Amino acid sequence: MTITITAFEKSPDGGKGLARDTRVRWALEEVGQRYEVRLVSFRAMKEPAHLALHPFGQIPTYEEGDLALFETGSIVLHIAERHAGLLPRDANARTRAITWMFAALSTVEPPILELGNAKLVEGDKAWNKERLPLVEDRVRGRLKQLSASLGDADWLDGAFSAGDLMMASVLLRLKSSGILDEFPNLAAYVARGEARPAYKRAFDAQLAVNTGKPPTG
Ligand SMILES: N[C@@H](CCC(=O)N[C@@H](CS)C(=O)NCC(=O)O)C(=O)O
Repeated sequence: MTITITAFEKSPDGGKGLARDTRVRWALEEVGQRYEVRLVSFRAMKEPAHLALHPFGQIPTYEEGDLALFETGSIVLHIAERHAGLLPRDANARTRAITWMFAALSTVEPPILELGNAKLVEGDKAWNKERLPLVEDRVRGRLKQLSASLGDADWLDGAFSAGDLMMASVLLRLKSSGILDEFPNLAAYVARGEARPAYKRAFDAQLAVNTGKPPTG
């Protein structure tokens, strides 16, 4: 059955892989599933046809037969449950990997998004100079805890899983801030994710959309 996802026609990051279709592409590449991409403009995302797929008018969406999904957590979990490669077979290990997906999305991602807003959306506000260090420290607080939990392991719980895919995707947003480098084990963790052939294929595919050049790999 054909899988179709949506992605930005022109991503605000110019193809740095930070738009969330990249994590869905990555999951599909990890499990070896082909997919098609429907590109949408910012205007089209707020029109009825797209809102019927995504109530919040965002990307990515995922369509497969009569199944339509939104929210990357749900999409990646669906992919991981249907295809081997992203979740352990052992029931407890599987649940722990899913727990890391939730942790990435509901505990680690919010302060990182807040930092993005503080810099990009609120950068010109008079109070921003006072607020920004507080927001940065909230990110540091989470990273400190995550760093302690990862320790010197390669992945969060044994073998690479959908939990790592989601966590690395979330942390990637911090690369340009310099904060990630304050935690060398987390910087190395993200680099391990980026070095995976499936990630590279996903990254190249989204970059090609934004540069208009076909992927090289
Ligand atoms: N929680 C959602 C967030 C989706 C989201 O924020 N998508 C962004 C692109 S990465 C978007 O569509 N932004 C445009 C907008 O909100 O209008 C998910 O994980 O799928």
